Amino acid sequence: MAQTCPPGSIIVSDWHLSKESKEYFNKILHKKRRRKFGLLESPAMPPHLAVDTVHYKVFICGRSGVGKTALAARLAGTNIPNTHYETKGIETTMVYWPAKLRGSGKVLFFCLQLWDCGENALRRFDHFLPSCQEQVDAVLFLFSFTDKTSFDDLSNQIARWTDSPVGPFVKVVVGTKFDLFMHCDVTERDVRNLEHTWSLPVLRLGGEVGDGLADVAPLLNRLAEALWHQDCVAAAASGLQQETEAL
Ligand SMILES: Nc1nc2c(ncn2[C@@H]2O[C@H](COP(=O)(O)OP(=O)(O)OP(=O)(O)O)[C@@H](O)[C@H]2O)c(=O)[nH]1
Ligand SMILES: [Mg+2]
Repeated sequence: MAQTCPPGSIIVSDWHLSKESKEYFNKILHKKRRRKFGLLESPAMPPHLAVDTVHYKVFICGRSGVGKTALAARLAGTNIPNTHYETKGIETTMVYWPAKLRGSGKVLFFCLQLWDCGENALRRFDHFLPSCQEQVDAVLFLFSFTDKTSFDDLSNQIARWTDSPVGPFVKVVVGTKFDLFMHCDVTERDVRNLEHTWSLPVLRLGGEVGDGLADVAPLLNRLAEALWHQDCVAAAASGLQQETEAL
């Protein structure tokens, strides 16, 4: 329910292309590449352009080899590993993304802490999943266009998360390796059926990392929008509850 806002209705989806956005995006770039942010670092804006930052925890979910680590690298604008090295534990990556709210015209920095846990490590160590689930704001469910089993497993993964005792969270499905269309194992009809069954958008990614903005903007804007919408719904619900209690 919280994620059913139409794309572009809350956040200006092509704002990163505008001249006005340059000052903000320059803070996440260095020599035309994305800047890497450590846990305690953040983009520094001049005082006249002070921007609020909103923080979210995002878990990347999917079978081994589907491209979770590659997706985290892509979203942060760093190099994608060419070969598959199984992630042995939990790795976190900070991604900052400025976005403009359509209604108020206000600019916010979305700080997304991406949690990437190797699928085999997740099975092996029972305590990993609870820490990944704790206070999670969004889950990216990944499948690979070249691996039908990863697609077939998605419904189980989504159901498992939906049934687990986690608060409301944004769900986005991401199809990786879309560039390897010659080896594509998942049809457009499969994708449409999934979107229809779960009422969830499926985003497609793949190929080389470009200038770091154009290829990730659709996913980051969509995610930021759904997270912001989820917060607004929660704030409205708690306001309503307080009003009811005061009566
Ligand atoms: N061509 C192409 N290769 C990709 C893409 N995404 C991931 N890969 C490759 O797929 C392989 C596996 O990706 P990883 O990101 O390491 O997989 P993972 O999901 O993190 O796997 P585990 O850590 O074992 O759970 C790597 O060799 C990546 O280079 C993509 O979009 N296109
Ligand atoms: Mg990995």
